[in-house]
Amino acid sequence: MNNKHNTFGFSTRAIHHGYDPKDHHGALVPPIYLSATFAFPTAEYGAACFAGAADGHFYTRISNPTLALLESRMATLENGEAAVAFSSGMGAIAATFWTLLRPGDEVIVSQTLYGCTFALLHHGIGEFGVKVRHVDLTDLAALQAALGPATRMIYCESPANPNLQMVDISAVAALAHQRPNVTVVVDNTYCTPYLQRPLDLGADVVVHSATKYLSGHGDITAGIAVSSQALAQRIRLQGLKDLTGAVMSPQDAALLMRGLKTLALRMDRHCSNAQAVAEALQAHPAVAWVTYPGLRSFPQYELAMRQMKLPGGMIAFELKGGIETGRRFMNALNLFTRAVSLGDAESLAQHPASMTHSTYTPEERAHHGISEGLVRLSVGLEDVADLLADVQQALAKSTRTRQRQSALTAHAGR
Ligand code: 3LM
Repeated sequence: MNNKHNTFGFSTRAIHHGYDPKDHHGALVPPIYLSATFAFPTAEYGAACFAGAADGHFYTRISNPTLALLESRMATLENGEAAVAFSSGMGAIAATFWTLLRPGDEVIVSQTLYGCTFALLHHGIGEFGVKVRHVDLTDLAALQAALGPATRMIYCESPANPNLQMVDISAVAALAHQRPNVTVVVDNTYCTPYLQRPLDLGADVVVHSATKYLSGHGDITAGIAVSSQALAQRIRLQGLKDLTGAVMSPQDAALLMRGLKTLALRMDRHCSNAQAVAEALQAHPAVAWVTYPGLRSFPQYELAMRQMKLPGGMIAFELKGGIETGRRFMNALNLFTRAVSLGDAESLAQHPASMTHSTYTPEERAHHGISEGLVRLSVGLEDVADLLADVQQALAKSTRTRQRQSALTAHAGR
């Protein structure tokens, strides 16, 4: 792989890393190798590939030139040695868990996680003999107390989906690495390497739903794991090849590389738009609370400023009147689309308790800090004035209805 762009800045590497048109008939855009299988020049070479003694491509579930280019770009952007591409974020997370955990091991996980990761832990690996322990990772003494001889992994999202709770990754990694054989895995989906680089902070593996900001256009599902060469090789040969088979398609790798070219530009805009929307929500009398790392009222504002380049594009908030008013707000939106997922050009609104986090029971949601009335916004790339106007009119509509309903209830009660 041609790595002459290693010393360049983030966007230059996102656009050029690992590719020289000279090697590809002058093609400016990297070709897509669709081939599922690759010819062996000799039977001996084929045997060497399978024995791990030759490192050529031989079957796309294991490696492919288009995937390899994407992987090298993601590795450089996260400041890791190597990356493995998957067909979804859940593919990357499942392959990482199945590779690194065995029955009898313990995994310490942060309090709040994306719904399907929570389900994978509790209804997947948790049922195959791995002990899953949720620990408030903002409490380092609690982490210290929870670390034991069986602990093999610490897993977290920072900021967490959907309540944006953050983890001090450097502090957690420093504690974890006082013990042998503890791998720190961070889901960096909400931030992307443009806003936060967990490996630089001491984590061992970064996983992503590349369906989100990394691809940025809502037209693929994809996942990535980035780590040292040695860990990536294990995740590839066990988690990807044998345990999940969740390989990314070469066409999707090409779309993802197209998305990466504009990642920095898009993230800047997501963040500035989200800041404006969060401030507007905070100023509105109908809003009970709003959580956004760029607000001074954010409980971990100092950590957010230290750990993230910018506060991100995701907002969590609740209206006075709870989810009833929240649903009216969502139904009144005209420009925001009611949809799950995040990180797209289009602004999206969804209700985690009944959608992305419905894998938790109501009791589990209460325990893990996901309020039933929480509405999640993924702020897109539209003109900020249009987004603000949409939010204001939806707030006005939903609260007018609430006031009318309260008046009617009061009247009926007379
Ligand atoms: C969502 N999230 O709307 P895929 N890690 C994080 C995520 O947010 C997600 C994944 C991993 C959402 C998807 S809900 C049905 C839609 C922090 C996905 C999993 O397998 O690529 O979807 O990534 O919050």
